Amino acid sequence: MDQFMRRALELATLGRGQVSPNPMVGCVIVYDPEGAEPRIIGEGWHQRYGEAHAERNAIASVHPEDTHLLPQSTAYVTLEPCSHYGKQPPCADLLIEKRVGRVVCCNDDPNPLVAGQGFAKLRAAGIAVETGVLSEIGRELNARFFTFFEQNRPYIILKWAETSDGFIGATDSQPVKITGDLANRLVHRWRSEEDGIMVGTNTARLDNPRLNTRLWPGKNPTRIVIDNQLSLDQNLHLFDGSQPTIVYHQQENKVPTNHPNVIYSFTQSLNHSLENLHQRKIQSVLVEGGAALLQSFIEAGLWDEMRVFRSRMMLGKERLGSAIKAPVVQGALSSREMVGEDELTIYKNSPEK
Ligand code: AOF
Ligand code: ZN
Repeated sequence: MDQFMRRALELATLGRGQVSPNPMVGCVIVYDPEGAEPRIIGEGWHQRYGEAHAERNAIASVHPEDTHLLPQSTAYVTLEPCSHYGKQPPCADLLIEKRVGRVVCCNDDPNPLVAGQGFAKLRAAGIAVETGVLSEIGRELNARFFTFFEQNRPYIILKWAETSDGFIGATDSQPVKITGDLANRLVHRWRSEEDGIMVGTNTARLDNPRLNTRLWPGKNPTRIVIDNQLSLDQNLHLFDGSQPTIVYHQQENKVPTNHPNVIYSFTQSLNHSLENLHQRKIQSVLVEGGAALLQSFIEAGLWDEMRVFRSRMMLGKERLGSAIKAPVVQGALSSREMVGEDELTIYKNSPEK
């Protein structure tokens, strides 16, 4: 059974980068009457946002001479089949219509539009249903999707680069270059993989970042900046209209300058801003600093991953006076590798099991 679910999970990953904010989903249809050697007769995955779901693609891939085998077959799906009309009709209805014998799933769908109703439909039609097979792997695969629906906030990745003496920069002059080219390119790839990228006021002011993906051929994320006092210079790259930008501020009565492609939103706290991002269907955010913003996420326990680069360079004693200390890492060590000359360590905030 695991073997077929593993194959379905593998198929699901083929949708990576194409299906957000939908989950990656794979489906394998196995002809497995009692006493016979099981045989895969169909495979499919959710390929692109708005297009056919995994189950529909898998059913469509079954050879016409094999469709009569469906009542004696099991559909292995990595997510509970949907029960609602979204951009696509319900997969549960399709499986019922095609008289698939049995359905085995990896994860239940947390989307309130589905949430158990897919299974209920199948069971009501007399189809045997089993769920929870390799569920940890499925949750990891769609961590953004599950966090978004279960915690009502985006998946949060804290990212920073620190010098070998433990600093992420200095306030005295130009931005400090800490990491090398390979690491920088990887960060642009990460930006393209998330819906949003966030910085605080000081980083916006001191670094004047573009927060785009110019070093990687991927989509630009929505830029998010916390500017509580609405004090940022309006000539910063963030306000150039080249990509959507959301500015969270705390000035209830101040009318911000109007810029194309810039949304101003009054929020009272970080939590409130995350709620607002959830309403805007931003499923994940890469937080790129600075220290104060990273620290406020850490203190609130509002993070899922820390991605930390450690470079060989030292900031040096002469700049200690204006040096900005790196946050203290937390969580469980997930991976460690070299990216060019820089060491990358990823930590996950996995709750106790
Ligand atoms: C499935 N199989 O392959 C996927 C599912 O707007 P729609 O119609 O594309 O629906 C999107 C929702 O459907 C998504 O939020 C999630 O709950 C479910 N995704 N379900 O049965 C699939 N991608
Ligand atoms: Zn579906």
